[in-house]
Amino acid sequence: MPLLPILRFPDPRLRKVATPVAVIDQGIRRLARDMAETMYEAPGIGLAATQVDVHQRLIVIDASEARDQLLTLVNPEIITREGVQVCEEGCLSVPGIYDKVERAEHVVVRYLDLEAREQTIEAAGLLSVCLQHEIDHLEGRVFVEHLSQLKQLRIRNKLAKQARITA
Ligand code: K2U
Ligand code: ZN
Repeated sequence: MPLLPILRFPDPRLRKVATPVAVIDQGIRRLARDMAETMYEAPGIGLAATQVDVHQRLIVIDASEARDQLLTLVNPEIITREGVQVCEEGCLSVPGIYDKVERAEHVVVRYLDLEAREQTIEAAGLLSVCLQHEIDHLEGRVFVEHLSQLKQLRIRNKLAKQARITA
């Protein structure tokens, strides 16, 4: 199964809003499998289809210590948000950049699994952050957009300088 190329901020394709998955077919199942392999290889604890330039509402997550509890969520939607937490975040689309982001402490997410069964998951802590981070991607939002304009400008300049050096 191929590892999928991950879009890098500020690629404008990361700002596209993903469309709902209409039919959960073999193509979606294959994409989910390839996304999971890409996520484990990166390594990361989550990956949204937007990041691999597929603009459908599909995310994969594995926030377990043993890296053996893969979650695949089709058409995920946050139905409950409670509390506040601040967590240091990174992103596979913004390599080398980490900063604190304020998010809900506890979320309930409704989604379809790969057998098209409706599921709900309650989460707090890191899993809650990851769910919010990945669903942000499906809305065309990258975590740096939660930071100040000055920090975003500095990040863009740093990434542009890195791109010139590695070109
Ligand atoms: O969407 C992504 O780029 C995957 C992120 C998800 C994530 C970011 C911040 C906090 C939780 C999840 C990557 O997994 S970033 C790498 C990473 C790895 C372990 C813990 C936190 C971040
Ligand atoms: Zn990300």
